[in-house]
Formats: sequence, structure tokens, C-alpha cells
Amino acid sequence: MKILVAEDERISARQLKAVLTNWGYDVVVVSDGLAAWNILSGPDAPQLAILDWMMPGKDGVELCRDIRKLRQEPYTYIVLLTEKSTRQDVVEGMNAGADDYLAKPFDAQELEARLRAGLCVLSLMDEVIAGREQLRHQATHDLLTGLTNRRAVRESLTQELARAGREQTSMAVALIDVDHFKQVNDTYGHLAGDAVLTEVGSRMRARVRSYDSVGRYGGEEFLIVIPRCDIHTALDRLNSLREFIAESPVSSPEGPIPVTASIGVTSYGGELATPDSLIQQADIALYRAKRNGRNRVEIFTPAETLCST
Ligand code: GH3
Ligand code: MG
Ligand code: MG
Ligand code: MG
Repeated sequence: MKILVAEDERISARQLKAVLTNWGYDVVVVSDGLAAWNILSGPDAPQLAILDWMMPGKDGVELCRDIRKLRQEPYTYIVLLTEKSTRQDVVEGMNAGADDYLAKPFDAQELEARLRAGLCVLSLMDEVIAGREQLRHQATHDLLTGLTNRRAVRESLTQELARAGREQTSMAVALIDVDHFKQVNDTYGHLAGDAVLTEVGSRMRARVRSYDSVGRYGGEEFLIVIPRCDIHTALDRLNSLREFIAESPVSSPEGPIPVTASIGVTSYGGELATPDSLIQQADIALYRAKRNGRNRVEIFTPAETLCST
């Protein structure tokens, strides 16, 4: 465990370093508050810090305040080192965001006990953060395919649409629907159907760029948001994606399952549009792809809006 010691008195700093190294910590020592700030606010910062109260550059209490303002994760557990030990001083230090304090000259056993408490807090914090990340992942991803779910991919669409408007770039939105999927379930069973959906999802993910968003929009329907892309380029990419999906059957315990998908795509180029209107346009084009024989990509044309309403 890495630990930062910020202490401007040399003897005290040396003693701390010796004791902490002896306990197995990886100790970084600095002698002023600015150097401490640079380390604690930088990448790969130590999660444990012992900060002297009185130091040149930035005092320990100021440092506590500034670090807490960053609200960074993982959490930094801070022990203030102080000659000040009136109740009011302690309250001031804790109010600034210190987790604990230690009076100087320090007592090694007391320091050890306080650090043990600190390590306990850090490990609980890690668990809380990991749990929260897991919940966040579950709330934004589809369990079966591992793709983002409907809500999250719509959120990406909303953000990308706002960005395209701001930066005056074009973007494309596509809906992809697996063809005759009900027959897959009916012929091979629901589990094999699930395997097909998972494989189609990973084929899509393999073929889009890292800044495109792919999500499972409904049962066997997927939404792809393709930023900074005109309709012709989108058509090329989607056609090659469609070919890739159909190229080889999906292997399942029931045997190889042929799979194709139909795609409807629309583009945004600066006109008035909402996420819903773009999805509706892609859906109209998808419907035409189905009507025209499936396993194909169709582009939305504005005249169709009138027909569909
Ligand atoms: P089309 O080519 O017109 O799209 O025909 P289709 O059979 O694919 O379309 P339809 O909407 O009639 O059927 C879609 C089927 O997808 C019905 C539903 O049971 C199935 N489905 C939806 N979600 C899942 C899922 O998570 N797993 C499996 N195995 N099947 C699903
Ligand atoms: Mg000092
Ligand atoms: Mg379908
Ligand atoms: Mg469908």
C-alpha cells in the first residue's frame, strides 16, 4: 500500500518513513504542501496520506479541503499530523475533510492503530464503489448480449445528436432487426434463439467503430448510433455489417443456424430532429427493408414521413 507523508520537519519525516517502511508501506515523502497536492491530485495517487498541519506551500488543512473538493475516487484517507491538539483544532481539521489526526511527536503504536482503521475504511469504500459500478453496469446493459440496453443507447443517441448539432456534423442512426427470428425460436428452441442474439450482438460490436454506440433496443432489434458519418458512408458500413452477420451460421448445440438481418438507416445533417424522430425514420426504412425481401439495408427518404402519417 502506497502512503504519502507530507512533513517539513526532517527528523519527524525520517522517523515516519522508517516506521512506515518497516510496516511494509511503500512510502513517498515530500516536505511541502504543494508537492503533496501534486501527488494527491495526480494519477495513481496514494490512498493513504499523513499530512502535517503546518507546512510551506499549502498547509495540511487547506490540502484536505482541496482534495475533498476533487471528490476523487478511489478515496484518499487522510491523517492530519499536528502539534495543535485542542478540541477546536481537531474539529477544524475534521471539518476540512481529514479522517483522523495524530498529535506530534507521534506515538508509533497509536499511528499503527489509526492506519489500521484507515485501511479498514478504504477497503469498505472499495467494496461500496465496486458494488455501485456493478449496479451501474446492470442498469445500463442488457444481460443476454452484454450490449448497452435500450435506455442507455437512447441516452447515447440524445448526446450524439446534441453534439452533432453543436459541431454541425452529420450522423447516422440505424435499426437492425433479425429476420424471421420467431422461426429460429420455433425451429431450434428459445435457448438457441438466445445464442443467436448473443452472437449477432458480438458480430455487431466487432464491426462498429469504438465511438459508435450499439444497444439492444428490443427483443431481436438493435440500435446503432454512428456519429460523424454521412448517409453514404453509413450505407457502406451497414452493408458490410449485414454481410458479416449473414456470412456464417451461428453454431449452437442444435446445429448451425443461418441468420440474416434487415437494417433501416437515417441520417441527421443539421435539420430539426429529435431522438424519437430519428428512430421513427430508421424504423420506417427498416419496415421497407422487410417488405423488399429482408437481408438488406434501406435508407429513409423524407417523403416517407408523409406516407406513414
Ligand atoms: P421479421 O423478419 O419480420 O422481423 O420476423 P420475426 O420473426 O423476426 O419477427 P417477430 O416480431 O414476429 O418475432 C420476433 C421474435 O423474437 C418473437 C419473440 O419471441 C422473439 N424474442 C424476443 N426477445 C427474445 C429473446 O430474448 N430471446 C429469444 N430466444 N427470443 C426472443
Ligand atoms: Mg510542519
Ligand atoms: Mg425480426
Ligand atoms: Mg422485431
